[in-house]
Amino acid sequence: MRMQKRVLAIHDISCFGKCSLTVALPIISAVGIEVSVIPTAVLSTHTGGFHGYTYRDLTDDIEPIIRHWQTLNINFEAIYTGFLGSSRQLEIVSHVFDVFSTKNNILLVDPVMADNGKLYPVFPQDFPAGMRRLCSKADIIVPNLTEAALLLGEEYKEGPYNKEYIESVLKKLGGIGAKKVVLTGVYFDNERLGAAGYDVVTNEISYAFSKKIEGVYHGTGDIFASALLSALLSGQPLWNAMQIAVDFTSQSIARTKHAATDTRFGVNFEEGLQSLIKRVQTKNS
Ligand code: PXL
Repeated sequence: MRMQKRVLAIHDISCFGKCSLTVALPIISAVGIEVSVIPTAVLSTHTGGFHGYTYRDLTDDIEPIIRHWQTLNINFEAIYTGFLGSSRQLEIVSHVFDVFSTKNNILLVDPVMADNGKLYPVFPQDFPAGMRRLCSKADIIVPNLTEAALLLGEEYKEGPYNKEYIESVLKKLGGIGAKKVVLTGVYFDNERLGAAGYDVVTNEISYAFSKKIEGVYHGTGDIFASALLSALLSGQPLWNAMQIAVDFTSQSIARTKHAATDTRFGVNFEEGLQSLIKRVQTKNS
């Protein structure tokens, strides 16, 4: 009997603007994996470029949810965290890891907190230090280059980058404690953009690129991490999973660019789900 896999996704719900739980749920479910959720907050929209959004913090609900689940004898093949709203929430999620981590499950932390050289204004200056502590418990971390600089307490550098810089960042991130590091927003020229991966255990580094499309599109980090986890849990090796996630994200951006919708409204990933399903199921895709 083949058991269906189950993921616990811990992110906010941004009611409009396609990111966090509203992309993690459909993407991971599409590949046949069950998704349980802990919503960390409910917002009318995400915080990227919108003004006047509502924000209901749900931190106080997390521990009662966990206590109830502990009576149900449930387990997860992966725990996947994204946008976490406060330092207290980071501590509570760290406790969720203690309760539900096993020898075999994957703890994936996407340290959502910054982009384009800047910490998101909703976060206090000490937030990156707390996020670094959560990353130290993870199996896989998926920062972009701004988040990487904040995790390392270093200055953000603008691209294009070179291999020497990217590989030194990967190695330093590996020192935080995760077994695998996937760095996003990597580019060496203006033609191609993608991700760099580092397997700390085998010391291997690999790259996955796709065509670089100009513009800042919201929610693409969440789409990338959700597709990466979907591919990994479907049995793809890290390097294949990275290429699948890079292609899925870049095709979603390309569709959206073509449609010329407001970039804050999120990208059209939905029309790529069928092809994602096929690729995660194909050996050596
Ligand atoms: O996509 C990351 C994200 C998730 N959730 C909220 C956000 C952001 C990025 O700005 O504001 C609420």
